[in-house]
Amino acid sequence: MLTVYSEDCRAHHGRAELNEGQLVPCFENPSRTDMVLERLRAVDLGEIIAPRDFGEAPIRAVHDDGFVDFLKTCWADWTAAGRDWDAIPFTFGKRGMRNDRVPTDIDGRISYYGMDAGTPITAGTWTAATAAANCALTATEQVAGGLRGAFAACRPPGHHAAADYYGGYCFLNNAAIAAQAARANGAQRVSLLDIDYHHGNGTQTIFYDRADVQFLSLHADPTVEYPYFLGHADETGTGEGEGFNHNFPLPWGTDWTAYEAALSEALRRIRGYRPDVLVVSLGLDTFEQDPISKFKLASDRYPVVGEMLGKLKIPTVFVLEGGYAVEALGVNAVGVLQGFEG
Ligand code: Q9C
Ligand code: ZN
Repeated sequence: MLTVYSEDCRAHHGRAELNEGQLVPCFENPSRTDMVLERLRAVDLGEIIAPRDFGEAPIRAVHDDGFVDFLKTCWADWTAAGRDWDAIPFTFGKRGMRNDRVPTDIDGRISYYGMDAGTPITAGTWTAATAAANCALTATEQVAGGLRGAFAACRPPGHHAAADYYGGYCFLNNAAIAAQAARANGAQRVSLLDIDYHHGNGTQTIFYDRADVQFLSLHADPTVEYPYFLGHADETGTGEGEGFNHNFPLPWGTDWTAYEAALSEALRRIRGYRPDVLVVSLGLDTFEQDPISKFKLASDRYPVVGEMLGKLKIPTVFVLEGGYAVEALGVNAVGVLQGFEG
C-alpha cells in the first residue's frame, strides 16, 4: 500500500499536557510516526511518498476562517505576549456565558478556540498540522486516481477538531478534510469510519447535518471517557443528515468479541449506504496496552480489522489518529493495512 508521510509532521512537539492533575510529557509526540515509518519499512509495505501542497482552500472548506487564522498566528501572538512555553488555554466558555464572542486577548482567544488543556500549541504546530492535512489530501487524491487503498501516516491527529475548535491533540481534522476533498473529486457518497478509542466529536459535528458523508464511530462510552460531551448512541444526525450518523459507545474493558460485533454492524451500515470512498480514522488506542485507554484488543486483532475493511471492496483512505503505546504502534497500524491488502 502507498503511504504518504512528511517530515514536517515532526514539527509539532508539545512539552507537556495536563493529565490526572499533573503536567506530564505529551503522549502525542513525533516518536509515534517514527515507529509507524520504521514498521512500514521493515515489512516493505510499499512506496512512501511526500505529500503535495494543496494550499489552504481544502482546509478552509472544512474549518472556519477565523479558526484557521487563529491557528496560523497563535504561536506568534503567544510569543509576542512574552511567553516561551507551550500555549495552553485555561478557561472555557460555559453554559449561559457569551461563548460565541471572540475575545481579542491571546489568552481569551486560545480559550475560545481550545477544547481542553491537553493540547499545547507550539512553534511548529501550524507547520505540522498543515503537513498532516496534506498527507490526508494526497492519499485521497491517489485513491481517486485508482488506488484501492492509501495510508496517510500523519500527525498531529485530527478527529477531535471541529470546524471552529481544536483539542484532544488535534488541530485540523485531516479525515474530514480528506472526505470533503473526495466529494470535490467526484465521489457522490463518502463513509467515514472512526475506529479510534475516543469518539470523533469533531468529525461528527462537521458532517452532522449532511447526507453525503456518513459518519460511524466505535469508541469508549462518553459517559466515562473523553471527550465526555459527545458520542452517545442517540446522536443520529440532524436535518438532511438524520440517519447518517452512527455512534457505537462501548464500555471500558471492551474485548474483541464485543468489539467485532459492533464493527460488523458498522460495516453492514456502510454497505447499505453504498459509498464511493471510505475514509478510516485509524486510531490504535483500542490496544490493550495503550497508556490512556481501557479497551482490550490484542495486536493480532488489527490484521483482522483490516481484513474486515478490505472485504467491503471500497476504495479506502486510511488516516492515522491516536495510539500511544508507541512501541507497538507501528506493528498495530501496519497490521490493519496488511490485513486490508489480504
Ligand atoms: N487521562 C486522540 O486519540 N486526554 N486523542 C486524555 C487521559 C485526551 C486523545 C487524558 C485524549 C485525546 C486523537
Ligand atoms: Zn484516541
